Formats: sequence, C-alpha cells, structure tokens
Amino acid sequence: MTTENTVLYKNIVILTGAGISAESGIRTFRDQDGLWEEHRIEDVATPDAFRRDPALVQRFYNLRRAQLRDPSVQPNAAHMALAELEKHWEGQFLLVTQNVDNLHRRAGSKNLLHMHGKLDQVFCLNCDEHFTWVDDWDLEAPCPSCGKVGSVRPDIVWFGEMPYFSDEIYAALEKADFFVSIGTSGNVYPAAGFVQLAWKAHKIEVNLKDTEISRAFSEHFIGPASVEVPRLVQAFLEVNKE
Ligand code: BV8
Repeated sequence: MTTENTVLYKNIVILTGAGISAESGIRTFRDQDGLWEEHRIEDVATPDAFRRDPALVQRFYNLRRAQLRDPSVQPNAAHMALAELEKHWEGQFLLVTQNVDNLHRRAGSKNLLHMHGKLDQVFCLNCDEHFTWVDDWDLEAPCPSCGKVGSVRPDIVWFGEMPYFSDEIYAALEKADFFVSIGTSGNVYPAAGFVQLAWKAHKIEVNLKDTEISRAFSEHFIGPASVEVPRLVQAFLEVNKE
C-alpha cells in the first residue's frame, strides 16, 4: 500500500487464520503437518469423529481449551493492532476469524465474527442450549439445561458443517474496498474463497510465505504477523486519516 494510493477506503474486511495466533503460542493446523495424536485434524474435527469416538474429540478440544487458560497465551501485537485499527476507523469494519481461540476478543476487537465457532463455547445436541465453557468438558456430565448425558459438544464448525455468519460475511465482502487476509494458508473453504468475493477491494495478504491463494492479492506483507500487521495498520491509518 504505497502513499500514492491515498484513496479513502470506506469498508474494510479482515480475515484471520491460525497464523495470527501462532506467536501467542497456539499451534497452527499445518505446523505439525496437520497431525494430532497421529490423527489428521480433518479427521478429528468432524461430526462423524464425534459420533465414532466422542472421547477422542472432547480430548482434542479440552487440550486446546486448556491453552486459553494458560497465562503465557496472550494476544500478540497483531491482535492488538487490529483492535487499534477498528478503534480509529470511521468507516465500516469487519473482522472475520477462522480461529476458535479468544485472542481477538481479549485484544479488544468488537466487530468480530467467529465463522468456525469458539473453543470457550459448547452446546447441547438435545436442547440446543449454547453456553460458555472454559474448563475441560467431561463426557459423563449432564447438560446443565436439559440434564441429558453425552449430548454436549464443542460449539465448533467441523469439516462438512456450515460456517456461521455466512450472510453477514458475504454482504460485507460485496461492499468491501479493502480486504486483508492474515495468517491463513488458504486451504479451507469457504474462507479461502473470500478474496474472490471481495471483487472491488484492494487486496493484501500477510503471511510468512506464499499460500494457495497468494496470486489473488495485489500486495503481500511477508513476515511474522506480530511485525507486519502493526506496520500495515500504521501505514494504513497514515494514508487514510479522515
Ligand atoms: C463446508 C474449526 C459445506 C475446527 C475449522 C470434503 C468433504 C466435506 C467438506 C469438504 C470436502 N472437501 C472440501 C470441503 C470443504 C471443507 C474444506 O475446505 N476442506 C479442506 C481441508 C479442503 N470445508 C468445510 O467443510 C467447511 N464447511 O464446506 O460446508 C456445507 C454447505 C451447506 C450445508 C452444510 C455444509 C467448514 C470448514 C471449517 C472447518 N473447521 N476450524 C477446529 O478449529 O478444531 S477449519 C480450521 O482450518 C481452522 O479454523 C483453521 O483456521 C482453518 C484454516 O487453516 P488456517 O487458519 O489457514 O491455518 P493453517 O495452519 O492451514 O495455516 C496457517 C497459516 O499461517 C500458514 O499459511 C502459515 O504460513 C501462516 N503463519 C504461521 N505462522 C505465522 C503465519 N503467518 C504470519 N505470521 C506468523 N507468525
């Protein structure tokens, strides 16, 4: 984003993936080539896996939820910079995250959509009650609302399930004149297709390296999110001061 494009952007959509939380100590999906306890993550994060082996799936999410209780896991400079951008932004601002951690919220982001759900939320398949849950979930525990045992699952969008907030996201992409993708490998759809839907936007990708969708972007900030996102936000606010 060079200084000559001193256009005043109006509608920003930002998409984040696991890479923005990597420097906070939360492993990405493809760090350990997508494996967990010798299982492909795509095979654990599915409704079938939960039906087949609920204990394995609950263990997978209990382990990751425990990370959110770890005081060493904190929002990093990239999360903070996005919250700062939103605070100083007069136009429309939407942050869509594929991540299920709570770091954007803890950094202060407000207009934030968790399209793949939240680690600190569970819901009951029997009565559909959704509730915040920050501890381990014990499979033998009854649903706090209807009392049924074994019917509570993580409030996570698994592979083969419909992501949340599709209507709001597509409407924002249609209007966007500025689209930034941060720390996502562009492997998972529909999120990986958002860059194509932001048809009139100036498109920037922030990543350590090229991704499956890099050629769809007109600018690339190559480097760690904790360095590149604050740099991008500062340059953006300078050029787009109202
Ligand atoms: C849907 C919650 C349809 C889970 C996630 C066959 C059968 C069924 C479906 C499909 C199929 N084939 C394709 C599909 C579609 C499927 C899909 O895309 N599969 C992929 C594997 C090909 N998608 C779906 O199933 C979606 N639903 O299609 O529904 C439908 C329609 C109507 C009605 C019903 C259904 C749902 C997908 C959601 C799955 N759930 N998350 C959980 O978290 O446990 S996806 C999961 O992957 C995470 O959300 C994660 O965020 C996301 C994407 O990964 P990334 O975020 O990109 O992370 P990754 O590790 O890959 O990359 C990290 C990047 O960061 C790298 O580029 C790296 O370079 C960079 N990085 C690392 N460190 C840094 C950094 N960058 C900057 N700084 C750093 N420091």
